[in-house]
Amino acid sequence: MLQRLTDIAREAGEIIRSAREVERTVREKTGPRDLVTKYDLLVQEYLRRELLKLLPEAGFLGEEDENREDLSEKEWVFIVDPIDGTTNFVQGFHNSCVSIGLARRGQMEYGVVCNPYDGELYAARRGEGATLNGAPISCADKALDHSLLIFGSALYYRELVPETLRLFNAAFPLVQDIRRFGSAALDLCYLAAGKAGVFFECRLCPWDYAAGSLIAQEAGCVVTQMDGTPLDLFRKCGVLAGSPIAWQGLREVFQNQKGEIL
Ligand code: 2AM
Ligand code: CA
Repeated sequence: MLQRLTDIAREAGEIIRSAREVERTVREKTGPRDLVTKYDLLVQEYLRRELLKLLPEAGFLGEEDENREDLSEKEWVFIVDPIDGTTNFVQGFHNSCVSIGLARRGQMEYGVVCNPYDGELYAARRGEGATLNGAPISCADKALDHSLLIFGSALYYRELVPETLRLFNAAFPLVQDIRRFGSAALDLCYLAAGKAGVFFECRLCPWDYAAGSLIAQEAGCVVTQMDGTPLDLFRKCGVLAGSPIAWQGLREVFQNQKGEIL
C-alpha cells in the first residue's frame, strides 16, 4: 500500500510540476487569500480515481470537493489535499506538495507528502517510522532556544489574526528564529526531518495536516491541537507540533499567555 501511495503521489506531483500559465487558471474562492486553480481540480480528480482503484470501499475527503460525501460509515477514508500550498503554486514559489493520508476508524494509518519541485517524498506507515525518499528520518532533539519555529498565519480567518500575532510575539524571543513557508503539510514534514523544531497554526483543515501529522509523529514528534489535545481528522483545528522537548517548551510559553489558546 505505502509503495503504491508513493507512486500515485509522485505521478500527481508531475501534474503540478509541469503546470504552465497557472495564473490564467486561478479562481478566488472567498477572496485573494483563498485560491483554487485548474490544477487543484485536475490533481484531485487524478487522486480520487487512482486511490479509489486501490481501495474501492474507502471514503474520500478532498479539499476541492463541492459536495462532501457522508463518511460516517466508512472504515477507511482517504484525506487528500491535491495541492497544499496553492498560493505558493500560483506565485511560482516552489514550496507546495501533494498530501495523501489514509485513516482507519479515525486514526491515521498511512501518510505520503510529495514536493514535486525538489523531488522530496516523505512517507509513513503507523508504527513503522517515517522516511524521506526511502531513508529513515527522525525529529530534532534541541531545546526551544536552538530550534527554528515554523508558523502558519491562519490567514483565512480574520478573527484569528490577533491571536496568531500574540503567540508569534510570545514565541519570537525564545526560539532560534521563525519561518513561514505556506504549506502546513510540508511544515510538518520539515519537523519530521529535523529541519525545524516546532510548528503552530491556529486553525487548519484535516487535509492540511492528516498525512503530515502521521509523518511527524512517526519521526518522533508530538502533534496536538493548540491546547495539547489530540487532533481531530474530521474537523478544523489548530495544530501545535514539534520534537518532544521543543513542543513542551512552546506549549509552556503559550500556556503562560493570558487569554484563550485556540
Ligand atoms: P492550501 O495551500 O491547500 O490552501 C497556510 O497557512 C496553510 O493553510 C496551507 O497549508 C493552506 O493550504 C492552509 N489552508 C488553506 N485554506 C484553508 C482554510 N480555509 N482553512 C484552514 N487552512 C487552510
Ligand atoms: Ca489545497
